[in-house]
Amino acid sequence: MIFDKLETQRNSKGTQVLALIDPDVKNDNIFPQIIDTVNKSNFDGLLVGGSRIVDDNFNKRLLFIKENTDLPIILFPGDSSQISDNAEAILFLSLLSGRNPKYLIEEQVISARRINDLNIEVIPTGYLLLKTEKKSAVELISNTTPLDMNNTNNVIDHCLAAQYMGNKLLFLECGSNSDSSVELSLLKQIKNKITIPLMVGGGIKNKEMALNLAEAGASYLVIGSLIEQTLDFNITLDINQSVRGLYVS
Ligand code: 1GP
Repeated sequence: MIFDKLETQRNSKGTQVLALIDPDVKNDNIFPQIIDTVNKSNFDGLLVGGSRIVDDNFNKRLLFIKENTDLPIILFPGDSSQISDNAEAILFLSLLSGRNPKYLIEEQVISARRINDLNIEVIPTGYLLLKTEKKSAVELISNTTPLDMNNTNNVIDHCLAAQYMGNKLLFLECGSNSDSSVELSLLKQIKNKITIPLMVGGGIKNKEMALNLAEAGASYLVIGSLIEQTLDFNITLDINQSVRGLYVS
C-alpha cells in the first residue's frame, strides 16, 4: 500500500517530497522534460492532477508518465474525471475549507464506484485551501472561499474537524504558483494540535522555504510549478536532499 510505504519511508528518511505533474495540454511540449526532471530529483512520489484540464487526454498523459518513471503515482484529482488505474493510489479529497457541496460530497459520490471497480488505493484527505494574495485556480473553479490564515482558531478548527472525520492526511493548500506558502507560526500551531500527517503545497520555490516548512511540521511537501518553470533537476534535487533526514515528531 502506497500510503503505508510513504509513512514508513517518512519514519526512516524524514520529510517526504512529492512532485506534482499537471497533465494538461499546456505542458505537452515540455512533458518529457518535466518527467526527466522529476526522475533525476530524488522525489519520494509523484502526484498527478490538475484543476483544469482542457482536453480529454488526461489518461493518455498519465500512461506516458507511468511508462517513464519508477516513482509511485498518486492521483490528485481536480474532479471525478481524473480517475484511472494507471495510478496506484488516489488522494480522495474533500475540500473542507469550502462550503460547495460539489467538492464536499457530490464529486466523491460520482467517483466512488469507479474507484472501487478499478481497485485503486484510497487515501482519505482533508483538503484545506488557504488564502494568499493571489486568487488560486482552486478558489476560482471550486467557487469557495479560502481560509484566512490570520484566523488561527478557525483554521485549527477545520484541521481538527478533518482529523475527526477520519482523514488519513491533511493537505494545506496555498494554490499552485502562489507567492507565499503556509505561514510558519500557523503551521507550528496546527502541528501541535493535529496527529495525522500534514501535506503542504503551493508556492514552494526554494530550499529555504522547503526546510522551514518541514521544520515547522510539514510531513509531506508538494512541488509542482517550480519543476515546470525551471526544468532543472539541480534545483529540485537540492531541495529534496535538504529535507532528507529531517524528522518532526
Ligand atoms: C498545487 O500544491 C500544489 O496544488 C503545488 O503548488 O505548483 O506552487 O508547487 P506549486
